[in-house]
This record gives sequence, C-alpha cells and structure tokens, in this order.
Amino acid sequence: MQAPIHNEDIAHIFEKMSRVLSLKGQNLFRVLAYENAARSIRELDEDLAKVAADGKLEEISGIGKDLAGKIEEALRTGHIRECERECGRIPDSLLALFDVRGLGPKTIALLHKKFRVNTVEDLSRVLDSGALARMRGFGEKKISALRESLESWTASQERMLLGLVLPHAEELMGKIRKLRLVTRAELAGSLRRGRETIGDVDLLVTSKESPRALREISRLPEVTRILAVGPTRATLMMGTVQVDVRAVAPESFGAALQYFTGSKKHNTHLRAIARQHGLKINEYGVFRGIRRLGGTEEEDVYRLVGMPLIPPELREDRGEIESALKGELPKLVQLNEIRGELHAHSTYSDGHSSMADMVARAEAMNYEYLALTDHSPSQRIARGLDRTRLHKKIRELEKLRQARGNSGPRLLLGAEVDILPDGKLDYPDGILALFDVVIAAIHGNFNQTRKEMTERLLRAIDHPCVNIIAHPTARLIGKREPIEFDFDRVVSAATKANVALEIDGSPWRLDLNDILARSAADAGALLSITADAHSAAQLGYLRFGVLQARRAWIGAASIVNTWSWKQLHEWLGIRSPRKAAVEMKAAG
Ligand code: DGT
Ligand code: CA
Ligand code: CA
Repeated sequence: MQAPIHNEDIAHIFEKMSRVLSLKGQNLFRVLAYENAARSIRELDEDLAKVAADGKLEEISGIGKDLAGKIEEALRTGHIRECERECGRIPDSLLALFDVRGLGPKTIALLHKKFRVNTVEDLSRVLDSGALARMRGFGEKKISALRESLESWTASQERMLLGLVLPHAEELMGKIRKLRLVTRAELAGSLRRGRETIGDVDLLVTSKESPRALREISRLPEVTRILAVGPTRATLMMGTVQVDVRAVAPESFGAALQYFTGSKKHNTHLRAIARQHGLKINEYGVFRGIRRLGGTEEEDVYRLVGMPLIPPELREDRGEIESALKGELPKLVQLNEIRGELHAHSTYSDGHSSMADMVARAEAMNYEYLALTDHSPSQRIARGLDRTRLHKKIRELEKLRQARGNSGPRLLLGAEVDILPDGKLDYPDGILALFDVVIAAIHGNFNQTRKEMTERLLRAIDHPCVNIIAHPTARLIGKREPIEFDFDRVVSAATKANVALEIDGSPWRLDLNDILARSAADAGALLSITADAHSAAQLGYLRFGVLQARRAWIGAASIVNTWSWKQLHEWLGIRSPRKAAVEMKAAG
C-alpha cells in the first residue's frame, strides 16, 4: 500500500515545480501558478483527499482543472509524473537556495552554471573565494548583502536551545510591554510550548497604532537587525535569533495567541473538532458562518468547542485534545511547587560558585533543601573529589550548617557518582554510605552495546546507596545522541528500587526528554527535576526541567523534589537499613 499523501507533500511538489520552472527561465505565469497553488494548499484547513472526494478541488483558490488533475494523480499514486519529469535530477539542495534572501532564479541559475553551486555550502565557498567579484553584476554591495543573507539563513536553519533563548525573549517582552503604544504582548510558538529547541521566537502584540508600535519595537536595543517591518508584522534579529512580531486586533488577540502558539498539528486537530460543531477557528476568532462568537481571550477558543484551556506545553497533538474533551486534563507540576534542588555543583568540583554562594542563592529561591553533589574522582576534568578533598568539603559543609543554624535550606551532602563501564560506582561503599544523596550518572564509554548499557544502569540502580539516576540518556542536544539501553527495563527496575530518574534542566541536556519522562511517569517511576547547576545563577535552569515535565504530562506527586523535607527525608532514608548494612560491611 502506498503511504498516505498529505497536503504538505503536494504543496511541496508544487513549490518545487515553481522553482524548477523559474530556474529554467520558463513562462512566469506557469511559475506563479504553481507558487500560488502551493500557498493555497498550505493555507487550506481541510484534507485535500476529502476535498477531492467531494469534487471540490477547483473551488480552492489558484487551483484550476489542470492542477486539480495533478492533485488527484498525487492522491491516487503518490506521484505527479509531469512534475517528476520536469524536476528531473535537480537536487533539492540547489532549490533550497531560493530560501536565502536576495537570491532569485537568475542568480541561482548563474551560480549553478558558472560555479557549480549546488548547495548553500557551495555558495558560501564561492563567496569566500572572491571569485564572484570578477563577475559582471556582482558589486561589492551585492556580495556583502549576499553574505549577510547567508548568515541569517544559516542562523534560521539551526534550532536554538530553549534555555538559551527563553530568558532573552522574556527580557525583550518585558521591554515591549513597557512601550506606551503596546496594550498586550505575549510569547507564542514553540517557545511558549517549552519545546527543547526553538526555530524562531514568535511574539504577539496589540496596539491602537500597530505600524508605529512595530517600528518602536524594531528600535529597541535588544534588536540587532531589522529584516522587515510592515504595518502588521516585523521580522527582527536578536543576535542569532529571529523574532517574528505580529500585531493583531484586540478582539482577535486570544484567537491569534492560540493560532500562533501551535503546534500546527494541535491546531489542525482542534479545527477538525470545531468543524464537527459547525464552527470555524482561525487566527481572527471563532465563527459560526459569518458570526463571530469569540476570540478576545485564548479560553474562548477552547470553551467554544467544549474544552477547558489546554496548557501550551501539552499542545503537540499527543492526546491532549481527547483528554480535554473528556475533562481529564492532567494537573501539571508548577515551578512554585518545587521545594529544593538535588543536583548542584560547587567549586569543590567543576562548579563556579562556592558552597556558601550556592546556599545563599538557594535561600533566596526559598528552597527547603539543597544537595551539593560534586563529582566523583574518575571525573578528572571536572575535578572529581578524592578522599582528602571530600573530607575537606564535609568539614566546610558542617561549618556552613552550624553557622546558619535553622535558617535557610537544609544542606545535604551529595555526590554525582560516575557509573563505571561495568556498572560499579566510582566510590567504595564505605564512602557512598556517607552521603545524604547519591546521584549516579554515566559520563563516559557511551558506545557500549545496548545490552552492556542496560546492565550497567541496572547494576547502578541495584546499589542500595543510589537515590537518583542523573540525566539517564546522557544526550547533549544536537551534539551527542542518547545512549541506547532497554528503557522499559531500566524504568521498571528504578520504580521497584524506589530510585528516581532525573529530568535535568540544563539547556544542553533536558534529559529525560518530554517523551521519555512521560513514559517513565506512566510506568510509575519517581522523578526529580534538577538544574544540574554549575553556578549559583544556574540554579535557575530548573525551570526548563519543569517545562519538560509539564510537556510530559507530569504532576507534582511523582516528583521527589516537590515533596516536603519530611517526605523527602523518609524517601532518602527508605534504604537506610541496607545503607547501614553497607556501612558496617565497609567498616569491616
Ligand atoms: P519553531 O519556530 O520551528 O520552533 O516552531 P513553531 O511551532 O514556533 O512554528 P512557527 O514559528 O513556524 O509558527 C508558530 C506557530 O504558528 C505554529 O506553531 C503554528 C502556527 N502556524 C504557523 N504557520 C502555520 C500554518 O501554515 N498552518 C497552521 N495551521 N498553523 C501555522
Ligand atoms: Ca517559532
Ligand atoms: Ca515563526
């Protein structure tokens, strides 16, 4: 059977066709016909298959008899023969050059012919070689504009880390909200949903004078470059981050916020539900026929289709719409339910803040407890603690405790202990038994087989002193793939052993990610949300972990550091009889 073909697949073929025809210098009308058709299809709410079944393809704007025939062919066979013939062996990477601002078909064709440019990398190479300067029509100005476009294209291709973008976007938002002309402003898009990486920042505003407000926004000092400013939209750069600002009418603010928060899949599903109610949802509001029923507030959109507001973090079409319809949305953990930090480093290992500074910040955050979990000795680069330095740390921690008396967070002696390749821990049992909290983690030998890796983790979980498995997949977003192991087995072992799995909030990790965390929580596992802070300021990373936990549908109950000190203490002590046994054995 042929895989189902979606609207976007067909839009993509048409877009490709328009680009290929324009490269070949073909009739502009044909080029535009394909371009328009691609756009109409992308704006379409309904499935093309359904429109075709209803015999209504030609009612779509820009679709005539010829294109309707091609759509039907694609739906039937998965291909459009004429388009495949026309596009032949022209590589997609060449057509991608159309997305670089300032590059039109003529220039692309020329670059391809004279310089064998087939990819963006080729273009970059040609620009660097200086060869273009010798070409007619390539003045210094054009070349430098091209270089700039290429840079912003590259930036726009790279997804950025949530934790690195969100604080800047919030700062910009704060400035925007202070502008006299701006009445409302909110973040939308993937950033509002808390996705681990961000393509661009989407921002919505309302104003009585949108064009002026957008110009003022463009002039804020955070904005490093203006790509375009129009009456209702501005495209700006904030460093390497692209920011899309849209101005909408006050009565459409809620509908627009809903629309531009996405995800696309969530919105498509929601609109299908609305259609069953005879309603139409778009970025302007909710309509029955031409009558507007609401859209000033985001709640309106959901209420009118019979649902409570769905938290943005859930809007990925992973069952949230069905749950909302049944009134069964989960109660998600909130940042203010976090009572303490269980993964933080100090200058004793690779942290940049002293223990005293870490404690002061934790106190300012109103934490009830803070575990200082410096590395174990095999982390040489991270200055893991050997026996001597560990004793020094213990003495200093004791002094800090005494000096502070009962004020501020309880200080827990912790360690982030390496899980060695064979699953043994990087401290002898006698030392492990000294710690209030042991988090065990994989920091090397990432290339073991799935079986070895599973055994390695299971062995660590089985150790009576281990409380938490830190960043269980050891991935670094965009840099290191997650390690491979039998996730279900590890989760089930951790659950049985009362060992928590971590959601590490560090922007580079977010590990467990949303999907794995959800599956772990579903299986009944305990979780911890941590900052993995390497400085006092980084204690703030914890919030990114909370966002992932929310995206994982998780409530406070299964997260150990939402627990009171009493409950946490009991949990850490659950294994104390066995811990005591280990201590005794080690003592000999
Ligand atoms: P990103 O920027 O790649 O991290 O992801 P988003 O989700 O922020 O996507 P973006 O910036 O392209 O668009 C923001 C939201 O606007 C998106 O989540 C849903 C909505 N949206 C944008 N374009 C379309 C569209 O063609 N159809 C529909 N239904 N929604 C769209
Ligand atoms: Ca976006
Ligand atoms: Ca966008």
